[in-house]
Amino acid sequence: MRILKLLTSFLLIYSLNSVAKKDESTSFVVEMIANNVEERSQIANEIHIDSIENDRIFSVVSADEMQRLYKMHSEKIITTSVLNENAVKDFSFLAATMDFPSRDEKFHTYDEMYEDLKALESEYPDLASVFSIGKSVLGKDIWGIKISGKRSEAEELVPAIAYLGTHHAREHLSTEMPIMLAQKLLDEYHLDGNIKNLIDGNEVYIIPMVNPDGAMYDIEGGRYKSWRKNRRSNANGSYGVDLNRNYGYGWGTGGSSSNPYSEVYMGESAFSEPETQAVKEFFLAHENITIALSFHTFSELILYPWGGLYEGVGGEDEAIFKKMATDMAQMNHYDPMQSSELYIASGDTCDWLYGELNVFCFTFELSPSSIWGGGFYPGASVIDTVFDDNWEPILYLLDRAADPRSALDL
Ligand code: 0X9
Ligand code: ZN
Repeated sequence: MRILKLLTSFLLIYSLNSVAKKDESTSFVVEMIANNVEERSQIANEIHIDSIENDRIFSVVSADEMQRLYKMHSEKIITTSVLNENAVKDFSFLAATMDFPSRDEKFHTYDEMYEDLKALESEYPDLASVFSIGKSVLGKDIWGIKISGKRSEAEELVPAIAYLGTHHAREHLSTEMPIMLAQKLLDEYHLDGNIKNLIDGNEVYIIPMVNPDGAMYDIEGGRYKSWRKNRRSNANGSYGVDLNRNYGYGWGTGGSSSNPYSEVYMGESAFSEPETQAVKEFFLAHENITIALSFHTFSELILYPWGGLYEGVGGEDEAIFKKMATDMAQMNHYDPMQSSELYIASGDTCDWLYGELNVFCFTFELSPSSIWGGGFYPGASVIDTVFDDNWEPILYLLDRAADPRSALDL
């Protein structure tokens, strides 16, 4: 097996080099299921197999080959990614690492996120505590950090807000925002009277990585795979459920798929996934949460319910959603809109949170604004700016947790 690996690594390097030398046009890395030699041979009728790992094969293919593969064997394709110039030069992905490519090492892995949250808890024991809302489908704890000023047990329920990151595996910037938010709220507590008041008056729940299995799978081997879903092993041999199609409000009523191979697979039933189940249980156990913000990437949008219906939520609540979204848009210069204006998608986080629990829930699609800015992989250099752009809207929401209706006052 080892020899095979060495051999296939050599073949992969060799073939990547030859692609780099001879081919100016776009190439792709494709990962496919091939359970045995017969299945590999079938694929080998179409393309050259560069590497074999258990029940998977990897190949560098041209655009034409890719098109043919999709026609002949689409059900076997697990992931595809564009092989850009950098990827050709950087062979670090051959190592079995569980880390970001070195140019992006500022992004947090699952372990680094947990270490940082624990470090904040140790540094600010009176203000911060780390908790788990439950486990992912592969058994990883879904960590969160609670930030709140000290109050006596007897004191009434205080208002609360929740910030969620990384429902979608490849949207790594959406893990960074919640981590930086926790850090900054705690650092500023003793420096900024306004932050102190907000933390003393509210409970802040921050859950940076709702989909830890997917996020870590996306970087496994030191290369990005453009993975979106969780890592559920589906009955038909495919992987993953789209967690943002798995929530239970209007589940399966449009803009999601019952095909397990689909990127927007809704799952076997509403809340079939332990990740969405954990989020659900968490919110049910924290009735004081009035506002939520779910970070996604990308497009620079501020989205609010409904996502599964073209009509608005109606009444005063609709006016509140619109006012909050337009207020925040003036701060981060994102486009505010109802989710379904983007496209109908049922089973998303915010439709459930608002529809079931009346939580004023927003989805931020963070930077960049388009694929040309790097899409899901804009690079570590944007992290600080994106956070700075969103700090004001983050505080705006926190400031309204006590009374979301106050947004209409001004
Ligand atoms: O499609 C999604 O889940 C979100 N976009 S993403 O590119 N991050 O995948 C948008 C969800 C917004 N909700 C609806 N349109 N229903
Ligand atoms: Zn997303």
